[in-house]
Amino acid sequence: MNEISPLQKARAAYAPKLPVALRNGAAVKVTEGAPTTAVADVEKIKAIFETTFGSPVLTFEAGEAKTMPAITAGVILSGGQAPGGHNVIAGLYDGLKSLNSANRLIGFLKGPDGLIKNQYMELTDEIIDAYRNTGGFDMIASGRTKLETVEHFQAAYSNCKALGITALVIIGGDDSNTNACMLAEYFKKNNLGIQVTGCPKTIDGDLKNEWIETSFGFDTACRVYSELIGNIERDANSAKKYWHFVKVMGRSASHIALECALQTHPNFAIVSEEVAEKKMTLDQIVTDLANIVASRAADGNNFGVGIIPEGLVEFIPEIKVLIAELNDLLAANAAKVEDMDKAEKPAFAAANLTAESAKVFASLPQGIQIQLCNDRDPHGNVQVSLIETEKMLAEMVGTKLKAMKADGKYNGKFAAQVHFFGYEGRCAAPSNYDADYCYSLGYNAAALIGAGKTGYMSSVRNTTKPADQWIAGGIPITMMMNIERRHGEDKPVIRKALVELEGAPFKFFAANRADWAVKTAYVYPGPIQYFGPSEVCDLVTKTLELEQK
Ligand code: FBP
Repeated sequence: MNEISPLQKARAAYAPKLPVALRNGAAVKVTEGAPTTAVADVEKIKAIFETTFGSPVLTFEAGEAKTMPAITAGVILSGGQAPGGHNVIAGLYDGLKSLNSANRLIGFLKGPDGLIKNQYMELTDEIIDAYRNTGGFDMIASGRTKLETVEHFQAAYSNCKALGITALVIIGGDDSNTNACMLAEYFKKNNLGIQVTGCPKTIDGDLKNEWIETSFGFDTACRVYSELIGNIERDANSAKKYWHFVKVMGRSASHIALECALQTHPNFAIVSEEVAEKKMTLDQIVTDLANIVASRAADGNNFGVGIIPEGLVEFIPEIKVLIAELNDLLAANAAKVEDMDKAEKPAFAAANLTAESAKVFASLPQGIQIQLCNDRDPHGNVQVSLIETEKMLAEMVGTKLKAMKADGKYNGKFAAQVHFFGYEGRCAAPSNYDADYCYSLGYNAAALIGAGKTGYMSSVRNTTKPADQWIAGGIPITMMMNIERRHGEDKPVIRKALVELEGAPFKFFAANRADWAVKTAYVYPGPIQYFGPSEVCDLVTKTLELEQK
């Protein structure tokens, strides 16, 4: 066993909070609501999910502790790491043991791949205890393989059958939970006797809706980034000579950027959804930022901090078109492009794009041109985490300021530092919020299994209130679905939650950003606190606080 840190040692003893419904064990009393429907494309979703569609929302109350026949369950971590994953597994384990101490839990290794390839390990008291309240997914590791073909489902079935598994828990984001639902439907329709339950995970915060108030990991990751941003703000305010451009993760939605802005009050923060809504050009974005730099310079403040969401480039309409053209161009000339040197690709692209996109492409710094021509991910998407948007904007703002200086519209100094915070937060030790929420989600998944349910997502709500008031239950995954066009095909998917411009978190930001731009109104959140007064240890995100008000 590796040496563990003093914090890890002390934190192992933390007893996560549970909703009242689960405090007597996972054998709960179930109340069923009315039959449900889907968020859109109801008839199509109904036709695809013949046997699981329409299930009722479930609410749990504490039940009588009772022993059920022993079972073996399996668990998978799917997709990007998010703080608290180990607590979901610990909660699931404890919940299963509360149903029958002979229940067993098998962890499939490296995500869905483990299930398909039959790579697994049995989780024991010793293993679970070593990972309680720790960050990371290293107990069983994660992977991004998608469970979506009938061959995958068949392999999943035969491997589960061989291990005696009758219940599977898939811990993942919107895509993984969509696939959990497909698997649930396959097992139920074919009468294969395996229940499937999903748990909402992703630091990106974009798996949420009326019934799932947040995805786990968002709280901790945002606290880690906000601590770092606060430290940078204090440095900027001390040295008074740099502008810091900080990019934060979030593959698509800007929830992380917005939450960090609400926690730290930077001089600017870009929200991709607003950029798309207002159809802003790259030049407009750059001009807005340069104007903020200039107005601070006019007050003698040649420093500042700004937050940029990782997914921004795909929300700027002209760049979205450019990327789509590049995707087609690179795919159609794959062999030719593969033989080219990295630096040769932009010239090839520029010569073959439409005039409009060629103009946009030419306006980008050379480094970004090269990055946009780089390899796509297995689904043909640009790997946004590899595009240095923060560098691009810093460079372009610098160029704009030079022009403004020449016109007499700016008279300051501009020196930029760039940062990217993503991996720093994904495996952090979970905050109390995530430690509690995750443990509850896992324990609640055991309750869903005990209640004989399939195709449900574990749901714990009302989490801005004390745990006594948390509501535990299950939400049919089909209820969150609609049909979307993916890779040229219509597919059922859980609707992704982007930042709502009419939502309270964005409105609060929009009402304050002009002030934060010119004033130095920084807030320094400091590191996550695990021990001490409740008002510093048991915080909830500003997003959740504002949404629930
Ligand atoms: P999930 O949606 O799977 O939770 O992952 C989110 C994320 O952390 C994004 O913020 C980021 O763009 C992506 O994963 C990076 O993942 P990878 O390192 O696999 O490219």
